[in-house]
Amino acid sequence: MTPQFEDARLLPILDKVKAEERLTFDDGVLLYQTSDLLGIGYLANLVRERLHGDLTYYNVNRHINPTDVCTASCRLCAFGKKAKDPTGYTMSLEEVWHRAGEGYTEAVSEFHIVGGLHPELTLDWYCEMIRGLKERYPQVHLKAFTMVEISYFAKRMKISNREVLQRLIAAGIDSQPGGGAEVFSERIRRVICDHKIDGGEWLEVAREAHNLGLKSNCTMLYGHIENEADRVDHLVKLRELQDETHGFQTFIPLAFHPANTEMSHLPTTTGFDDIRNIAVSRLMLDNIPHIKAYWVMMSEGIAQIAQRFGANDIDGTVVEEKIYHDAGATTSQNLRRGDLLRLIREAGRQPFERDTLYRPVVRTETAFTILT
Ligand code: V47
Repeated sequence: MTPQFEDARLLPILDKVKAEERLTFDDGVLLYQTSDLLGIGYLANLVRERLHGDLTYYNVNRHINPTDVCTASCRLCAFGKKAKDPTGYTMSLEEVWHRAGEGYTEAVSEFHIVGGLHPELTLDWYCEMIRGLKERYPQVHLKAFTMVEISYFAKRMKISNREVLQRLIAAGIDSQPGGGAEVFSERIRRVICDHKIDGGEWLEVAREAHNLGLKSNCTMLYGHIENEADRVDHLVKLRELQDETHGFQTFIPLAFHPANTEMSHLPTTTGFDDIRNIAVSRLMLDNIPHIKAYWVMMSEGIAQIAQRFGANDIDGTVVEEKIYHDAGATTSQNLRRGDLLRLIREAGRQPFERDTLYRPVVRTETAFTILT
């Protein structure tokens, strides 16, 4: 059946999608410019169902943010605090290990660990934190530290990114989250995150991590001052690195939340743009297996609709979320497994509990097994 596109410019893209042909930079810009949301949703859903059928993946995870003290002061961020700010916090190692256990009653299979760029905590401290978590929760996958944190540890310790990664792998990290990528355009980074590593270095650390056998995710922060070409440039750069390393598992488009940031004058993103970003990323990132609609960021309702516009993952239970809630998110801080199942089933998709590496998780009342 050939769909009726409102925008006839989508017809040549339909031919490419059917032929599994790579979309060009200009195709990407067109996908961002058209208002035919149902048209791009139809195209993205073709790819999504070709790759994953009816499955929507979720996991039972817990976020841990050991500190919000950060030397970077990015304009986009409401989470980071300056070292002298009395409202900032830094957990002790015991606190991190204890907090991790608070979500353990739901038998979490992943800890997602990121924090501010703390001026005093050492790499040894982080390695001890990781070793302590592994000892206490050996079944839990540790998805820890963004490329930005890795580069910061390397500079502080005056060692290479590779050595930092090797030490953290030896301590027990299993993979890395996708944060800190923002938008690679230097023109934009100068405004939104001028103290952060540049896009080239983010990609270089990811390359190094993948070469050492670590899988990672990747993200794009949209809805601030970037234009369509900046978005497509970002996606194409991720796609190029993925051709080389195959190390990215999942792409997560992240909507900018302006509240309590230095860019609080900007409007929040619309549901239309959130759904569009899901669809366009599914179409452009032909070599990244999974597209995640992160419910904390886009709301449960939009994340559910996204499952029919290109997304095949909805993230997890999360338990305690700070980065988006500091920036004004009004979504819940946590969902239970049953809530995720309901959201997915209502969207006409089949829930599939995964571990961080997308292997199936089988549960009994109190424990889980990962099928390898
Ligand atoms: O790196 C920070 C972004 C990221 C704001 O890998 C903001 O599975 C919007 O990376 N408004 C952290 N965004 C979140 C993240 C993530 C989330 C869920 C799953 C995964 C994964 C990764 O959030 C930051 C930054 O890009 N961010 N401040 C803000 N005001």
